[in-house]
Amino acid sequence: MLIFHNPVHQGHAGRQEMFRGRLVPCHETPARLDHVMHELRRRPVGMLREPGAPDMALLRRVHAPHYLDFLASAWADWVALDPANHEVDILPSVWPNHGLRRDVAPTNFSARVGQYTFDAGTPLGAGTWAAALAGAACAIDAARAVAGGAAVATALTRPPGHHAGADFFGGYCFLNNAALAAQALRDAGVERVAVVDVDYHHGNGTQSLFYERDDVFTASIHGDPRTEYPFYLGYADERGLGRGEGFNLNLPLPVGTGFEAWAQALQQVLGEVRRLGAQALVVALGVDTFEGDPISGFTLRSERYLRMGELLAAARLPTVFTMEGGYAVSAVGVNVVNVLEGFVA
Ligand code: SP5
Ligand code: ZN
Repeated sequence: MLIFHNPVHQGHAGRQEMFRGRLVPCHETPARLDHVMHELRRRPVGMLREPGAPDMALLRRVHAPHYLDFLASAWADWVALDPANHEVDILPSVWPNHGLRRDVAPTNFSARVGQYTFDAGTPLGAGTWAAALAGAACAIDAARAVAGGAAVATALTRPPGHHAGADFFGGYCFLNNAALAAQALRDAGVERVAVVDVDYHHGNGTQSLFYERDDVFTASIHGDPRTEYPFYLGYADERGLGRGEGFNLNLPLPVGTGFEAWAQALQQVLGEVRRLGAQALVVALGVDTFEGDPISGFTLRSERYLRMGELLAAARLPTVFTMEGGYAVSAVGVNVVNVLEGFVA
């Protein structure tokens, strides 16, 4: 398989995220991807490639152009406020929520940040835009490889993408790599695409991007949002809207869920993918379902990720993987490569 890896991901290195009134070290670190690269050198399951230039026209159809413009200039705007800001990440402190206006355009920098995010856990730094953009290019290139006849390709990147929507970042995500891959497959002539999100957290950004469409089916298996992030989306009654009705599937599972019940949910999702006649698959691959994950509550063991890859391959569809979460840093490499190895085996 072709594996497009992000050569500038290390430039995105959030220092801190807000947790219970304190700034704590960010869980989404460069070491996560370094561990995958290291494991791939030990177990070469594919050929590593660097991405080409990002297709900005495609990016501007999936994300709002004003949001992309904000991301592109956010760091320069931030440092222009105060040169000392070089040492500090951008985090929001105010949001247009609960009775406040969303149709106004304040020029204050903090006010603008709050318009574009939904949490205070997603630091934006000097290298964030470049890293997110190269990651998007990985996803688009992987999708085009698959559209061109490859059976499977992977976008090995960070920051992750599945929490990012048309005009917002959050959940460590800025550009929705899985959605970009899905749209690239559509543009290449694949009539119906399925995005299957196996990250521990609900893929709220991906769901929202395709919620009213019937050409991209979105499904997510995740920790029950009544107790798990992102809390405000990801419930079983969200089935899509308008033309999109019936084209979104959420399978929330309780904290403590192990592989057996998890795999049953995956079989249900893949049954639906088959029933709807999807011709290509995008897997939003988070490995934060791992038993040792520090912020998640499922109990999958490392060897189970091999089986996960086999189950996904049994769908027999051209497949793009995008790398999402997984925070048990030293296990991320083994777990991700297990999925890829299980898939190609
Ligand atoms: C892509 C992805 O997996 N995003 C997940 C974002 C989760 N953000 C909220 C995490 C809150 C947990 N903080 C716990 C800190 C304890 N030291
Ligand atoms: Zn996650």
